[in-house]
Amino acid sequence: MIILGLDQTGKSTLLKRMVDSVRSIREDFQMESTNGFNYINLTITRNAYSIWDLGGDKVNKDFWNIFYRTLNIKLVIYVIELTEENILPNLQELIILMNEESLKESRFYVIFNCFMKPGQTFVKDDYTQKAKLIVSRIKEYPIYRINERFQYDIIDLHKSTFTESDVDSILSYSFKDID
Ligand SMILES: Nc1nc2c(ncn2[C@@H]2O[C@H](COP(=O)(O)OP(=O)(O)OP(=O)(O)O)[C@@H](O)[C@H]2O)c(=O)[nH]1
Ligand SMILES: [Mg+2]
Repeated sequence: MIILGLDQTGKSTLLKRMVDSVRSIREDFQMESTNGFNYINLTITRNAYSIWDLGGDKVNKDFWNIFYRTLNIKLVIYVIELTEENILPNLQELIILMNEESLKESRFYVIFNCFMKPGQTFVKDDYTQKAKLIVSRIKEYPIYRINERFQYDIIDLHKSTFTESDVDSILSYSFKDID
């Protein structure tokens, strides 16, 4: 599986949280922008997952297609940062991926990371509203029956602690039956 989304949205933070969940630790940390990729193998409830976390800035983004066209991607975990003023470019990237031929068999799991910059206050309803709006936009694209492959969560990656079962429920989405 592959973690994508524009730069500074929290992809590597998410990866770190996932790894920590298996080790049952929770530590504060500062992430550096990813140049290239991070790769880990994670075994959760006897399922082994290979996870790629790619850098999301302009330069790194040009290399995403090499990864998803070469690897057999079962799940795209897509991170959108909701407090970002303009989330449109990140939404547009997601739509491009959903229309990508080599990802047409992949499932998408969208995570809305929501972290406050100084001076911002967390108003859950506002961000839920924003997330719902994005979801409705994505569902306008019926090409690959996106609604059946689509699920989303709103979390603050720094505040939340992931348990193994949280991570399992995200990762196992790649093979779970969907009604
Ligand atoms: N407070 C807070 N800070 C966060 C959260 N998620 C990410 N950050 C911070 O935001 C910055 C970017 O996070 P990363 O996880 O490196 O983002 P990324 O998407 O991997 O970025 P690129 O590798 O550049 O594409 C880091 O300084 C993180 O510490 C969060 O949930 N809360
Ligand atoms: Mg990163």
